[in-house]
Amino acid sequence: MHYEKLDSFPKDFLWGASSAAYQVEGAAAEDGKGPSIWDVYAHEGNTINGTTGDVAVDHYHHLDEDLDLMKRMGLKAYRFSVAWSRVIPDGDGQVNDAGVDFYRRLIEGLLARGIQPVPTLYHWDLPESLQKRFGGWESRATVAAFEKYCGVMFRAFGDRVKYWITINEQNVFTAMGYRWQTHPPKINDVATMFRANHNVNLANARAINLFHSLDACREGLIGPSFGYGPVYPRDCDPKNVLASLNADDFNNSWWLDVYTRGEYPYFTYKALQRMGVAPVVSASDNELLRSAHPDFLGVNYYHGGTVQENRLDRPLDDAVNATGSQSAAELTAVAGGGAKAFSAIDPYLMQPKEDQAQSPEIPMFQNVENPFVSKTDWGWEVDATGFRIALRQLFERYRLPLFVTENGLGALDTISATDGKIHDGYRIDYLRDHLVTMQEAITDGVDVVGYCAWSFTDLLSWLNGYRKRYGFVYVDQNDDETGTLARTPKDSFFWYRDVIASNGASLDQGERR
Ligand code: BGP
Repeated sequence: MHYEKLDSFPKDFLWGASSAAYQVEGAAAEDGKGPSIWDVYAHEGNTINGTTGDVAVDHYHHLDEDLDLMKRMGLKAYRFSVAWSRVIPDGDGQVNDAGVDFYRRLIEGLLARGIQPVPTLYHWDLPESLQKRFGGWESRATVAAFEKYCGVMFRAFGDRVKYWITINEQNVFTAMGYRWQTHPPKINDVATMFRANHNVNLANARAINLFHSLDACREGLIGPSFGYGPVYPRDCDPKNVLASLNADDFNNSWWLDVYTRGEYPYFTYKALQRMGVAPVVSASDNELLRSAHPDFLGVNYYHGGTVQENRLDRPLDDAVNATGSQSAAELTAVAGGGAKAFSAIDPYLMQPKEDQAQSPEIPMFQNVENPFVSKTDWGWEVDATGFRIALRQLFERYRLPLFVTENGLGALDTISATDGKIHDGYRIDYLRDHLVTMQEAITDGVDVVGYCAWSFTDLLSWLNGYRKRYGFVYVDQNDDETGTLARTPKDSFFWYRDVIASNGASLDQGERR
């Protein structure tokens, strides 16, 4: 559809920005906080230049300053995550009142400034104690612990917080943690990955059911945030089209069908059974998964992917679409992990390892370059039309309201020597293009309730340190962790402020590229 004029954004549209606890808070061992698996993983030298979340951008101690900046920008929503080990230091024991109090100050500070708090309950920083004692998500003890922790948060804030996110990008942290060894617990075992993933599904379902059973949360809404990317076939060769169905099932429906219908996609589950790696789903698991209904879907969109049929005669390196440009590979080199440019939505679970290359069943597709899209400095595809496609596909399939909880551009921002400002016009272009395609999707009929750009301030990138910046607000922090932590709004800050103030009407000005 092409429109002469796009529909306006809904009246109460939630214009927002995002962050995650590990990436911004710092104060990693303060006020009773216990260590998370990311604290331990970073200290074991697994991140670029040894960066850790010990200080991050020190949001913990800059709370009021950051809240005032949000107000100045006119944000309607702020998505942040709660560090589980700040609230329950060992994951399942005593509640740490000082930890709960930090989130109280954050939530009340937001509400006092007219900003809706949008907490994410799990953004990857599992309490280390649960990993040590139970093997983390490999165990159902962690499922029970998650439900308990969610209950603490729901009871404390359910009356004040409307939108809750259960789990962030389950597809990413399970693949990176149990397949690609680039996140804790740094395991490479596909069967374990699917088992751990199944437990996360159960945890998500139990949290949603608990939420819906509590009086305090009567007015609230809850759902997971998924890292979604549409899958394109390389061309109209039916074999490649079939490969794109496989990839879409493996990379998207594998999670989304469970969230929304309570069951794994049929063909993919059968394929995994044949390989002997399918998770065991008991009758009571089935019942639980079917009983939980999210109220909306959180969508994190960066890019999709393009695939062709799995051709075993093709050299593997040639088939893997992960590295991007040379400079990107250098920038993203992971300590001890080679120079693969891991991307959020590119975990592609079933890319073959060398030992499996000859298996006729793994993978059921191969990733290839898409010649029609450009790339960021880190080799991530830039595909604004894919955003409209993503929103359309998700709404068509699942008919749930969508809340965009991440979308943004990672770039090497610099402070201008002439005026001391940060002229990030490239970020403005990126965001404008994506907001316009989102508005097109809304005009198509998709129910989008809000959009939180990634990210509000600059922050610590899990694998890329501080050079890869996403924020509207520049933070003087670097990989040596010696920055002053001073905050400076970038050009994009003022641009987004005007978008919010006009409820998107200002997007009409300025050409879409
Ligand atoms: C998403 C994560 C965010 C953030 C973002 C950008 O997958 O949910 O936490 O990190 O990707 O990723 P990166 O920092 O690797 O560029």
